[in-house]
Amino acid sequence: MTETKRVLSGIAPSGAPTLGNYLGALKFWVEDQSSADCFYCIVDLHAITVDQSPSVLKEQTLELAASLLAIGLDPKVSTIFIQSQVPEHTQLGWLMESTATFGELSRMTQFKDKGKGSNVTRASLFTYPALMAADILLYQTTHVPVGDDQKQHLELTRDLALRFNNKYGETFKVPHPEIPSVGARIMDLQDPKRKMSKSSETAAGNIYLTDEPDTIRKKIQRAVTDTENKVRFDPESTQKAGVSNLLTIFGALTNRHPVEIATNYSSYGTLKGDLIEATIETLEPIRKRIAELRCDDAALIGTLREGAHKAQLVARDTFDKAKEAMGLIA
Ligand code: ATP
Ligand code: LTN
Repeated sequence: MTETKRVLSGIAPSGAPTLGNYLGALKFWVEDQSSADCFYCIVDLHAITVDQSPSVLKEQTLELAASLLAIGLDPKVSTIFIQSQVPEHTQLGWLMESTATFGELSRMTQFKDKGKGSNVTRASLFTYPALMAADILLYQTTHVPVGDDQKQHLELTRDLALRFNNKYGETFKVPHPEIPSVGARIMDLQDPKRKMSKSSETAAGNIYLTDEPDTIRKKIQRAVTDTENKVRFDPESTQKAGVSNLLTIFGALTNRHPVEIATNYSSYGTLKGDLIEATIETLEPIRKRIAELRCDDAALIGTLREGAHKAQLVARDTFDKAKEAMGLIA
């Protein structure tokens, strides 16, 4: 028997969404809408694991909400909501922290990278994978569309779900990651050893969904390549990291394999020119739609509240089940 596909994924309002977010995850969120029951969450509680100015956080949350609608997520089809408006996330988060071990959380590479051993690192940056597990497990999720950097967190989520089910009785579905074969890890245009990331300070290495065509043109023209001037897809080689990243972006935008694209080009100039056109073609309608949606923030907030109500109906059910299973009196 095939089980109903239930999708949940999340994105943090930690900056303006990038082409990396779009090609690694958001594009698949839109695709999944037609075949699954989808829950998409703006994970504001994850954003505050590092310092955020309150007014900037609010602005980024609204901009992200507009971006999610602008790429084609339909609130009549999918449940789109803000994590902090559904308190069961933090409540189940605590039960998950009481299921995960210190050793497991210490092994999470994202914590090691972002925390860098600093003693002002927030405790929530350490425990956040337990909250992420709660985000997913609350909805009896079967599939989680994410970029490659979330693989380890998904493995932890699966381990925690299995451990909980074995110890306390069948409570959670065990979810599967959905990681794209092309575009799962888009790199920074200026430093192709680093992943493109919306919280990065160097805007020149990121393409944002709201970049104007001229900005996109400049950023791609200035993207780091190498002096060999041979269009070859070899992401493992340090020398070819820049051009391989451009081929990956092109492949993910046009649903082709980067190796196949490489065979059509003999110079970086023509490759960059065509990539600029393909990027603008995808992003320009999105940019315009974001600007339109931002003319009515009250409507956006209303849509998200409705989403939170719908989400809570499902989340409450799972949370009560988990509480009961652990021996907490409901
Ligand atoms: P931050 O800089 O705050 O860590 P981020 O840009 O890494 O943000 P997230 O909100 O953490 O983005 O992730 C949202 C989704 O986008 C996740 O599924 C993540 O795997 C995916 N993603 C993020 N960056 C990339 C990238 N460079 N390439 C492909 N997918 C990405
Ligand atoms: N941890 C993810 C964002 C995130 C998420 C989730 C993704 C939070 N909760 C649930 C998928 C499912 C990140 O930092 N990229």
